[in-house]
Amino acid sequence: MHTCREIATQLMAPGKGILAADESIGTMSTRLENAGVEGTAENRRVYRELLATTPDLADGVSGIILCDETLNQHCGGAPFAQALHTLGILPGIKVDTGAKACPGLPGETVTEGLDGLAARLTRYAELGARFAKWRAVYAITDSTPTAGAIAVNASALARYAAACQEAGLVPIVEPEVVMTGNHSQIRCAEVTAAIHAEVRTALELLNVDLAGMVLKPNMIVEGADNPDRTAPADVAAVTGKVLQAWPDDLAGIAFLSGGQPPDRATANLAALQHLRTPWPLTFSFGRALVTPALLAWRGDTTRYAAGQTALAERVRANAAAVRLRTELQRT
Ligand code: 5MM
Repeated sequence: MHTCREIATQLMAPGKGILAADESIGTMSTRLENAGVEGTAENRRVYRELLATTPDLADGVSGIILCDETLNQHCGGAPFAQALHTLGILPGIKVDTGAKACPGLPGETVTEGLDGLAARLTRYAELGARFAKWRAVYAITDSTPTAGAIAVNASALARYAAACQEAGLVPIVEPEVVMTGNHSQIRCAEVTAAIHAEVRTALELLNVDLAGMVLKPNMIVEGADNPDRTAPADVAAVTGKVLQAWPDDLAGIAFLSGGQPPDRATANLAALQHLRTPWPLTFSFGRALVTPALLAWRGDTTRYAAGQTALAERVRANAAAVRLRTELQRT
């Protein structure tokens, strides 16, 4: 049995990142349908199989996050988790059940999924999962996120993380400040810092071992409706300031892409590698990795290889960005 620390180290292997392919059934079906593909269980399976079996994917991807449906499906004739192990990729599982309207906090959400979590984690581990993911969602407006939303989501993230480690699964802790809105980069920094402080306190109270955990934060960028595009060097500098409060023993940080165009997410990831940090910084991108693949494939069997080539291209670019750190450390 591998320890959480060992698995976390494998996830954060130099030059590699994580592929987030854990869209829930509703999200995945909508994305398929927008690409002209019927949103059936079999089409969702085929699409995830296309991603996972991309030639040489393990050269740049240490783990793939799946959702419950995919973990119970087959890839190349084998159960998905087994297939990923054979490919040299760690299988992960999204275990939250989504961000739901939070009673008492109009317009804000709390991520649910704690009920029965321990039993589900045991089952996921038996199916071959090695790590898990839970995403809390915060939107920036003039009045949000409130202290209440920050508190309840931090508590849930910590309870999830502690339960994962008891089940032998590495928790990916994802507090996502979404890009929706026209806020400034500085406001994103203030909000993200406040959220992270609360998450750290909650994790500490439940004795979560940071060396067996991966943080999945947003990069510190301006809101999507703000026309001022922050340059990569400034994204890196401010993101680094927000993250510096995390203790040195954290296993690593794997950024989400948050709806940034793929090239921008990669440029920011590359700029981040110039920071001197005690923990490795890599990617755990969803859309910034898979959107080009979905659009190249569009469910057309004759375009299957084109879809895989598009994914391979994004993985190569992001793995190259991450490898910059090793190269810079040598100089
Ligand atoms: C892949 O999308 C994940 C969950 O989707 P649902 O909302 O359908 O549950 C999501 O948690 C994802 O892992 C992260 O947001 C990172 O993805 P992006 O696209 O932001 O890099």
